[in-house]
Amino acid sequence: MILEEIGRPYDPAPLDFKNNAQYEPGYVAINPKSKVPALLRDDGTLLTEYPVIAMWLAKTNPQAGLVPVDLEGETRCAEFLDYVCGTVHPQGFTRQSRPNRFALRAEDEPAVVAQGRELAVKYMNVIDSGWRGDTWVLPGGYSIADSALFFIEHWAARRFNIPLPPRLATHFAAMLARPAVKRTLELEGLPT
Ligand SMILES: N[C@@H](CCC(=O)N[C@@H](CS)C(=O)NCC(=O)O)C(=O)O
Repeated sequence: MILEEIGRPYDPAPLDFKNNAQYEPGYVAINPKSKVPALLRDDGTLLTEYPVIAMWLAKTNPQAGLVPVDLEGETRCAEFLDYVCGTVHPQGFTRQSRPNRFALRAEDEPAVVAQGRELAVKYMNVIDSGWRGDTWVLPGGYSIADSALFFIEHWAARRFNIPLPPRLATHFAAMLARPAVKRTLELEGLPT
């Protein structure tokens, strides 16, 4: 989504999670973490971790204006990315998508899923009530914080059937209207 916003050519390399392709030797040789996203840069080096990839793309493409240039704006942007990627995603959503990572016994998995749902709702409400921006997450306008929030909203609304709190619902609709977001969803074979 960020690369689509920037408009730079790139080669997407989808991974088939249903068949655990992230653990295949070919991918592990590229990214030993067996995770996505991972960005193979033009110099052959790999970047992992969403906040880092997003910040690097934004800073190396300043013309796209995807990260605030003032210290306070950049700091708030980093704070938001960290909350989404360090708390909302792993604690709320990974509990729902991969409960076996949290439950010691198979019979405990439904409780883990329920807990993940509860946490996801709580975290999204924290974001909703602490909203600083207007349409976009940050007061300075559209940024990489918005693409991070979008993947959470997308899972909530379209995968786990969790209603979005009001500001997130408005944000999700605004994101869906962006041409770069539409192109990304099409590329992923998802409804736009
Ligand atoms: N901290 C990483 C987390 C990445 C992550 O957990 N990605 C998931 C997909 S949403 C993944 O690759 N899961 C595969 C697995 O855990 O086997 C980030 O923010 O980039």
